[in-house]
Amino acid sequence: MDIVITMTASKLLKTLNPKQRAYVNLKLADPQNGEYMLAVFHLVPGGKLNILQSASEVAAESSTGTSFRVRTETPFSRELNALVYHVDVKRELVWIAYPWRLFDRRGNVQNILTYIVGNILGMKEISALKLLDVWFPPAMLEQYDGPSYTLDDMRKYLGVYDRPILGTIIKPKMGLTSAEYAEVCYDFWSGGGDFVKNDEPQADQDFCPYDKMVRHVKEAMDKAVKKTGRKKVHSFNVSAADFDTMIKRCEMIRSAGFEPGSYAFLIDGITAGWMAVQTLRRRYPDVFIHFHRAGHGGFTRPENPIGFSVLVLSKFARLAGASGIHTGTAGVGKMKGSPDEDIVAAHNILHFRDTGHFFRQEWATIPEKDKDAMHLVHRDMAHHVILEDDSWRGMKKCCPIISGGLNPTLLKPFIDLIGSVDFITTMGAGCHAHPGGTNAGAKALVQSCEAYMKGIDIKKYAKNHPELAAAIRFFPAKAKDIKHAESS
Ligand code: CAP
Ligand code: MG
Ligand code: MG
Repeated sequence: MDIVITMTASKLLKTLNPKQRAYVNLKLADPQNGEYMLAVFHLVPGGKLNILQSASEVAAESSTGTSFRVRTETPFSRELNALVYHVDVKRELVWIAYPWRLFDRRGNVQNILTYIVGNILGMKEISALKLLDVWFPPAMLEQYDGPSYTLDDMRKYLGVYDRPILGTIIKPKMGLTSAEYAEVCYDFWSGGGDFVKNDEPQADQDFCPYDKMVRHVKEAMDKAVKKTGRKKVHSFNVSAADFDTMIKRCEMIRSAGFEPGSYAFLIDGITAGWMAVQTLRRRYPDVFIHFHRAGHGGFTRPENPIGFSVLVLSKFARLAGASGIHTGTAGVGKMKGSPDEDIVAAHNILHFRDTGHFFRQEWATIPEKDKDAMHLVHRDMAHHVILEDDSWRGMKKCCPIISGGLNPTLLKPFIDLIGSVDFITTMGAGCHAHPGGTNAGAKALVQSCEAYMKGIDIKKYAKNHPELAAAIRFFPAKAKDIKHAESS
């Protein structure tokens, strides 16, 4: 980090009042010394403030301060001040270092977010404030759970390696009875699909009581396993009005006779909250915790000047211990998103070290110079047994879940973009809108994946795979329009 204070910065420094000055240190020698969690914001000041004045107000309100310097400060409380340590006036960016002793001990994500994307998003002193990237020091990472049951555990259970997990969301989004719902699950599984998820509003609606839904899904799963000879997974939405009801739903699933590994818990992490995510992770380390991020667009959409990025959301999901989180389709599907946002986020939650928008984050303490260890880690990326060795203090991977407007023809374009098959994909419309119905939709998805694995173009593969052929005829071939979809 450039610690030479430029002319502009020194001019800006002179404009600060004494309170603001206490939250700025443009000479902070080594922000990555382990004491600080680092954050980069895009910031446009509000009112007549300049960017440094505004940034210092942000640093104050997001750590120890308020609008005026208070008489109750102590020398120790001042040590906890967040510090603006770098400003890029041209790009309207500010870097802030947060002493991480500020945060609740023993790993509490909601507590961090209450500081760094809390009050400050509503302050008069800003007209734009977007948290773009964060960096966690290794000692801080150790306080956080990280994922327990991972994609690799699900792979082991399903016996599926070297390809994405193929899934669906039952559609219509709402309105099927529990028996109808389970029938669609069966159709998908028996067509060769691996994974079915409840949609994000699934709860205990009167027309589809939760207990009946669970019972019917169990029957459908047993039938499909028997028919196909393959294991299957269902992700149940356990989001609820209160803690007790959420746990009741979890326990209902656990006592319904499912094999461990065959069920996941889906939580609407934005609307139900981080406490719910961390509760599930801590209570059920043997279950895949599926973070559905409905509502995130209010914070993450690029045209929204206030909020945080997909990368920030995804990094915190990994910290909180989600086994997987939706990271978007990078413009391939129906939701807004770009490779720049979505693929960067997906890579950062998958790997032991990766570069975000500003920071290179290490999620393990494997020495880079240890070539043998690094080789092992890379080879082991998919299966991940390596992390059973705790000495590398690694935080396990959180898997990208790719969903939204996808269909079997879009699998390869997305794999090409992300450069990996280490994800779960769920296609709702992309299976249930297939002209041959859900079962044919599942077959088309499986066939498109087979084509990818064999390196055969889907059009060629479709010649003797009628379900795939029908999918290609039916779903608009958006594969070539990735860029167009993003800019439209
Ligand atoms: C997809 C989906 C997903 C969103 C999530 C839906 O259905 O079930 O919830 O895509 O978005 O309801 O729209 P389709 P994201 O496959 O039928 O589009 O992953 O971007 O958070
Ligand atoms: Mg307050
Ligand atoms: Mg959905």
